Amino acid sequence: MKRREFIKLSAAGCAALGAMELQGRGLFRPAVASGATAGATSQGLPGSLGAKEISSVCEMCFWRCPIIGKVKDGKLVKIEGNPKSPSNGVKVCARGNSGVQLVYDPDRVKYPMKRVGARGEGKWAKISWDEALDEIVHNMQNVKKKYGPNALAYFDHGASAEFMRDIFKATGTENYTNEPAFFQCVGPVAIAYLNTAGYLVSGTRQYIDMGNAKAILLVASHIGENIHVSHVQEYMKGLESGAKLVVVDPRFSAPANKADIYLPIRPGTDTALLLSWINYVIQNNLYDKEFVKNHCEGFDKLKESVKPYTFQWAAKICDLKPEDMKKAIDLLAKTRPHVAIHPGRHATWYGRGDVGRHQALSILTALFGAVGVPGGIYFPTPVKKPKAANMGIEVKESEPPVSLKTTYPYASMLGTPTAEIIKATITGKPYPIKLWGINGVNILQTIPNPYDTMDAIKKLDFIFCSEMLPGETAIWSDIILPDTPYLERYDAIYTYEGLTPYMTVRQPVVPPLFEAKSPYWVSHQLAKKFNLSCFPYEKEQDYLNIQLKPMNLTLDKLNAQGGLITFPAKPYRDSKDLKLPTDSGKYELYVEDFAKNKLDPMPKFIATPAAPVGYVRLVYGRMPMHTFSRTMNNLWLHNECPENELWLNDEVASKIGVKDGDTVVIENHAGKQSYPVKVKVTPGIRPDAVYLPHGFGSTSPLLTKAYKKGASDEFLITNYEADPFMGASSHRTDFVRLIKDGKTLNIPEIKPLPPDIPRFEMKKTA
Ligand SMILES: Nc1nc2c(c(=O)[nH]1)N[C@H]1C(S)=C(S)[C@@H](COP(=O)(O)OP(=O)(O)OC[C@H]3O[C@@H](n4cnc5c(=O)[nH]c(N)nc54)[C@H](O)[C@@H]3O)O[C@H]1N2
Ligand SMILES: Nc1nc2c(c(=O)[nH]1)N[C@H]1C(S)=C(S)[C@@H](COP(=O)(O)OP(=O)(O)OC[C@H]3O[C@@H](n4cnc5c(=O)[nH]c(N)nc54)[C@H](O)[C@@H]3O)O[C@H]1N2
Ligand code: SF4
Ligand SMILES: [Mo]
Repeated sequence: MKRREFIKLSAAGCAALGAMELQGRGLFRPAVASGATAGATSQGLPGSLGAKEISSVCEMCFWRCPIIGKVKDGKLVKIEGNPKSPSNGVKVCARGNSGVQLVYDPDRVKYPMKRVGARGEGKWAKISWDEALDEIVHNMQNVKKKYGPNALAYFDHGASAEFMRDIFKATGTENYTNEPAFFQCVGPVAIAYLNTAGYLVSGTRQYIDMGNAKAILLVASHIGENIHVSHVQEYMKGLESGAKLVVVDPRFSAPANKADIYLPIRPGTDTALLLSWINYVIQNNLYDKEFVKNHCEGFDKLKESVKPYTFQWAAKICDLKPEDMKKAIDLLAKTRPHVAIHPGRHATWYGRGDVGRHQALSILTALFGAVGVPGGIYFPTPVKKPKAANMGIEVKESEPPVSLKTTYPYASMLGTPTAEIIKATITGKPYPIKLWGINGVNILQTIPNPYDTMDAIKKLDFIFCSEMLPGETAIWSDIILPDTPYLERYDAIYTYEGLTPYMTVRQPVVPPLFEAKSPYWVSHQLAKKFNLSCFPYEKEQDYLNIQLKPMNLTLDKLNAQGGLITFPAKPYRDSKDLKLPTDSGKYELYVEDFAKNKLDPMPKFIATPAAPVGYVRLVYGRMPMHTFSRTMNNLWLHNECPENELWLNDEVASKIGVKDGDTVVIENHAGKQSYPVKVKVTPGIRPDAVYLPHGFGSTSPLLTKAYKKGASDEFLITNYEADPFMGASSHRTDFVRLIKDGKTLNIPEIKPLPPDIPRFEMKKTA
C-alpha cells in the first residue's frame, strides 16, 4: 500500500483500530458513534440505546480520556468519548471501550482477603473491611514502633493510589515511590527537559504539537502501537497535512511503516546519532540563529563539545549509512521551526546515558527554534487547580541519618527509587524496611528484577495491596483490599493543560460491585483509625464540592455542563518577552546544575554493553490492544489478542532453524526462562535484538484468562543498571537465546560489533 493510502486508512482511526476489529464481532457500534449525546450529564439523559449517560474519565491507561458511560437497566453497556472533550471527542481506543469488561470480570477481587497459605501460594480467607483495615493499621503502627517510620514503604501508580499516599506520608516515612512510572518510565525525559527547557514537556501529558508540524522525528516512540487517543489523532493530523516523518527504531514499528526515512539503528546507540546530527546542524548553519542568540545559554560550549562527532564516527556505532543520516537531518532542518522532535516517554532503557539521549533531543529542538511555535514543543496553559483532596494533611517526613531519597541527585523530586527500597528491604541497609503497601501497580511485572522483588517480599513483616484483580502482586500480599475500578468511583478533579485546556471529574458510572470500596473511602477510614485530620468528609461528593468551591463550581454545575469545561490556551511564544522557567530564563544547552552534581552537563555517548556471544538483546514495547499487565484478563481484549509473539529476524531464524509460528522458550543470560511463546519471523527487526510486546505471561493462576498466556519480558529482566541522575532502573540490558523442542539455540552474530562497544560480561549477574 502506498504511504498516503495507508495514512488515510489509519486516519479512519488508528487509535480506534482495536474498536473497529471488535465491531466485526458485533460487540460494538462504530467508535465514532452517532448516538453520543452532546452535553451528557450525570443526571442521565436518555441516549440512543435508551441508556443513561454519565460522564467520567478513563483509566484503562494514563492518558485519561474524558468518557461517557452508557448504563441500561443498571448495567454498563457501552463507553464512548465525552463529546465535550476537546482532546478525544467521542473517540476511545479498544482498551477504553473494554472498560466494561473490567467491571464485569468474574476474577475480580470481591472482598477483603487475608492470606492463609504461604506468601505467594495464593490462598486466602474472606474477612470484613474492619478487620482488614485494623490489621493494616496495627501492622503499620507496630513496624513504625519497632524500626522507625522509614521501615514503611509505599509503591503506587495512578489516581486510585494518591489518597493512600498521604496516609503513608503522614506516618513520617520517606519511602513512597510517587509512581514507579517515574523510575520505570518517564524519569529520564522529565529530568532532561526540566533542566533544559525548564518544564515537563513529557509527563502524563506530552506537549508536542505534531498536528501542526511540517516534520516529525520519532526516536523509538512507537505511536500507533503506543496508543493515547488524542496523541495519535494529532500525529495522524500532522501526517495527513503532509508532515514528513523520520523514525529511528531497531524494529520496523508502526510509525516506521509510515516513515519517509526509517533508520534501523543498533539498539543503545541513539545518542551517537543525535550528537552527530547536532554537530552537523551547527557546522552547517542549519540552526535558528535568532532563537539561539536570544533564548539559549551555553551554545559555544555545546558547539565545542560536539565537534568530534562526525557522521562517519556515528555510522559505525549506530550501524547506519552516513548518507541516510544526512538525508534525515536535512529533511528535518528544512522545516524548522515547525518540527516536532518527539521528547519520548518510556525512557528507562540502558541506565547510564538515558538522560543524555533525551537531553540531546531537547537540544536539537532548541537549535531548530521549535519551542513554543506551531509544530514544535509548546507551553502548557496552567489551569487554576482546585484545592488538594486531602484537606490539609501534615506531612512529617523524618530525616534518617542515611536517606534513600538522596542516593541520586535527581531522585527526590518524585520519591525514593524503587530499586533502593527493594535493596534496603533485602539487606536491611542503610536501615530496615519491613512493611510494604502496594496500590495500582503490579510490581512483579513492572519493576526489575522480579526475583529480587520476591526475595524482598519474603523478608517483610507485612505486605498489603489494594487491587481489582488478583495478579502476581496480589498473590504475594498478606491482605488484599478490593478496590473499585475507575468506573465505580469518584477521584480528584482532573485538569488538562494542553492545546485546549479543560477540567473534568471522574465519577461512578455504576455503583461498586461486591464489597469493593473507593480509594477515598479507604483513606477516610484509615485516617479515622490513625486519628489524622485529613480526609474529613464522609462522602466523596462533599470533598469534591469543597475542592471546586474556589472556582465557583459544584459537581452539579460541572455536570450541567457535560462534566467538562474548557479554558483558552496560550501554547505559543511571544518571542520578545519569552522567559523560560529555567534558572537563566533561557533554554539551557549546557546544564550547570548537572555539572554541579558531577554529572555530564552536555550529552555524551556512553556505550551500553552489547550481547555476549550466542545471545541477542531483549527489547519490548506496547501493543494497541493492551495496557501493560492490567488488561490481560479483560475478556474483549483477551479475545482479540490472547498472547504475544516474539519478533525474530528472518536471517537469524533460518540459521537456527526456527520457522514463523514455531513455539520457543526464551532463556536469559542468567538462566531465567519464559513460558512458551510463538515466534514471528520477520525482516522487520535487526538480527541483534528480539522484541516482545510487554504485559503478557501472567504467573497468577487466579487470572483465569491471562495465566501463562504468552511470555513476560519482565521475568527475563534480571540485570539492571541504575541511571546516575535519579536511580531509575534500566530495562533493556538483558540478553536472551532460545530453546526449541528442548534444544538450546545459540544465536549467531550477523552484525559485527565495532571496537567502541564492549560486550556484556555474563558473570556480572546472579
Ligand atoms: N496501547 C498501549 N499504549 C500505551 C501504553 C500501553 O501499555 N498500551 N503505555 C503508555 C505508556 S505509560 C508509555 S510510557 C508509552 C511507552 O511508549 P514509548 O514511549 O513509545 O516507548 P519506547 O520504549 O520509547 O518505544 C518502544 C519502541 O522502542 C524501540 N526500541 C527498543 N530499543 C531501542 C533503542 O535502543 N533505540 C531506539 N531508537 N528504539 C528502540 C522498540 O523497538 C519499540 O518500537 O506508551 C503509552 N501508550
Ligand atoms: N518489563 C517491563 N517493565 C515495565 C514496562 C515495560 O514495557 N516492560 N513499562 C514501564 C512503564 S512505561 C510503566 S508506565 C509501568 C506501568 O506499571 P504498572 O502501572 O504497574 O502496570 P500494570 O502492569 O498495568 O499494573 C497495574 C496494576 O494495578 C492494578 N490496577 C489498575 N487500576 C487500578 C485501580 O484503579 N486501583 C487499584 N487498586 N489497582 C489498579 C492492575 O490490576 C494491575 O495489577 O511499567 C514499567 N515497567
Ligand atoms: S487512550 Fe484509550 S485506554 Fe487510554 S485513556 Fe484514552 S480511551 Fe482510555
Ligand atoms: Mo509509562
